[in-house]
Amino acid sequence: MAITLYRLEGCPYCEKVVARLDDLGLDFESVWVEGMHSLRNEVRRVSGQRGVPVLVDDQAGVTMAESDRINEYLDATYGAKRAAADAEAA
Ligand SMILES: N[C@@H](CCC(=O)N[C@@H](CS)C(=O)NCC(=O)O)C(=O)O
Repeated sequence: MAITLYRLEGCPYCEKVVARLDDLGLDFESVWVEGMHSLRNEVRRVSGQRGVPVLVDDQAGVTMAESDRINEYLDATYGAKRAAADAEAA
């Protein structure tokens, strides 16, 4: 899977990113993390910190945290492709 999202149940920042991934029609794999910050070692391993959401885009070699930053990245990277696909379908 090219895109992986580390996320926490009930996390509004994570849901914001999920909504953008859905809007852009992007498939992604969810990795559900523990609520307890101290148990998020995998998140720390991939991103250097324990907060979520964290997005990993394997094909682009990109790993990032911060929901606003992630959504800006998704728009910049995949927004045009989505708009072109929508225009072709119309
Ligand atoms: N500014 C961050 C806030 C993210 C945030 O607060 N995430 C919570 C879960 S809802 C968390 O992981 N907190 C622990 C931490 O940030 O280290 C964003 O927009 O992504």
